Amino acid sequence: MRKFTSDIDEKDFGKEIVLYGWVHEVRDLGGLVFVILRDREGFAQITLPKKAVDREMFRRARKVRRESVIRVKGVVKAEEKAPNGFEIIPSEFEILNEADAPLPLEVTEKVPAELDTRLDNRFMDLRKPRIQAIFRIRHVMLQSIREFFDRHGFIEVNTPKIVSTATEGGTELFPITYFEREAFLNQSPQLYKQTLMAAGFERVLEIGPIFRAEEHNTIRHLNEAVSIDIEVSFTDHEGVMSYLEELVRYIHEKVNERCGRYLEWIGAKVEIPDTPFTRLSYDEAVEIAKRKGEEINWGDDLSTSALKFIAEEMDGYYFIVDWPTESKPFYAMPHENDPEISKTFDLMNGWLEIASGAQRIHIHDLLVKRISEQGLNPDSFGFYLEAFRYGMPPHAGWGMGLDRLVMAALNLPNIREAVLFPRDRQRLVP
Ligand code: AMO
Repeated sequence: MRKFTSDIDEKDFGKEIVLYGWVHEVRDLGGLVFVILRDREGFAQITLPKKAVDREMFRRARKVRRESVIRVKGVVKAEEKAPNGFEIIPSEFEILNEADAPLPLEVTEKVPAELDTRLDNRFMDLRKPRIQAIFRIRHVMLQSIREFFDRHGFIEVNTPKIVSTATEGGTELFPITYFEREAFLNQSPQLYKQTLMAAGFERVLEIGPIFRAEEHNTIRHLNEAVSIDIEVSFTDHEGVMSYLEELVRYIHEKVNERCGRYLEWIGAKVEIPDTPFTRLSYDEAVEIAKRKGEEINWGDDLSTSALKFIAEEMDGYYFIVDWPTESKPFYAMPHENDPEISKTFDLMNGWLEIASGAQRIHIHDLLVKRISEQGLNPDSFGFYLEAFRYGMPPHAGWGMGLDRLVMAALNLPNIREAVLFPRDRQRLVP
């Protein structure tokens, strides 16, 4: 296997190796040229003393344009002043593909660029180690999510993203043309993951895209996001909240264990949150917001300004529980002794909502009643409702926005930083 720059250590000193990468910088000192080769894992200094290397090669290296793709073969030498403490004196310096000039975006970050310019030229932006690190960490997060649920006996599933009905009851749907009919891009795997409880799967995990036609342009909303969804039979909201808090802690632990160098590139520190997370009731949350001057009535959703007030008193991750039944989707189970309140929760990080979930209604007739009460037509939920008639176990679940989790864990200023090619109201390309 080929070596990355990060694979090279003292054992390689004096040996000949081959590196592939991009020309990050060329420093021409006349009789001496330094080419800084960058690959996925870091940098290597290629040193070409005019007198010691082939003349043709010296000329080629000195003239090579930044961001060209190169292959270098040479002997590794200890050099304290070079990145990682080594340099390479090349015997071969091959330009595999010369880059055009000028560059649409600086990879060296000597010139700061606006987020929009960066996203327009995302392939260049992603070459920056600091930016690439986000996606290396996101990869480890996904890996640890799968690990965690595999250990707990979950089955990973894939449900359709082209659907015929709204899931969450809202209007934020993207319609598409499906042959002669209208269809939609799915907002959530909600109806399918619940249907799989009727199918006897008991514990399912899905990692997939969700599509929301949100009009607003904020630092936390995307029109295509990735959702981590679980559904579990024979448990309640508390049961799935404990999966959620243990998962969040596990992810933070694994990122710390496996991503040391990427965290360094970003200059981020990931603190492992203590579990269990604080449970703040919706009532208490409203009280805090009111006390701080927010105009809010019981039953209202918590606005961003209310959440910012609440976050002043709540550190890191915490749950807001027991939401008004009316403020949550039709499938949320009301408390038996107080049906105005539901067995629901949101996982928060500061003012940012990371996940939401509930114990679900598993009783067919109550579900039909709640669908109607929310102004929806039970007839459009045919396949879903059928599953509740012939042996649906009690169950609960949640959905967590992966992009939001990455944003929170790494303290990123905008959700778009956590996504390779974000989709928002303005952006459909690249
Ligand atoms: P909800 O609508 O709260 O719940 O979505 C769950 C989580 O998905 C993320 N999310 C988003 N992230 C970025 N941009 C968006 N536009 C966006 N919309 C949602 C958030 C949010 O907390 N079916 C329920 C979940 C369940 O009960 O199992 C649902 O979809 O992090």
